[in-house]
Amino acid sequence: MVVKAVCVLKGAGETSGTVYFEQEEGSSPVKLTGEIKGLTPGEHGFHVHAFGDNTNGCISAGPHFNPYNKTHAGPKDKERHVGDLGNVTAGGDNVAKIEITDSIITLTGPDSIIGRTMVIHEKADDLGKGGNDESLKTGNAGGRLACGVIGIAQ
Ligand SMILES: [Cu+2]
Ligand SMILES: [Zn+2]
Repeated sequence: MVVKAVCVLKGAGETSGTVYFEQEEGSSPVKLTGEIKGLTPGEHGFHVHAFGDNTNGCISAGPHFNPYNKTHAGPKDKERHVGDLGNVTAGGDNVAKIEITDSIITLTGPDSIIGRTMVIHEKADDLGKGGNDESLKTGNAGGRLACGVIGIAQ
């Protein structure tokens, strides 16, 4: 069986997007596809944040999803927040195509990301290598351009 989820990202500005998630039931990786538009060309931090709460906009989603109390890092690092998916890159057309495969996030079990929030940021995520305290928390990715709660897809 394949577990599917979807996230529609919206914000105060012109950034918006849709991300689809798929995972073969069991312990296999999650595949993310989709696109985010209305971005400045270049890298933008892209994370799962802890709460599925958008009461006061994207800020209500809280910090990066981090159930094991790790420091912030990149998606390929062993020690990372569960929610650390690194960066997506927008081209000259202001669109970032999402093609990510990740083995740390999951759509099932107690650490499922369903019901939490995806956030796309203003700036690049330095993946914990920025040499300051904030780098080890947020990757200095700046403001939250758009976000959406991850839901169960049909
Ligand atoms: Cu984030
Ligand atoms: Zn993080």
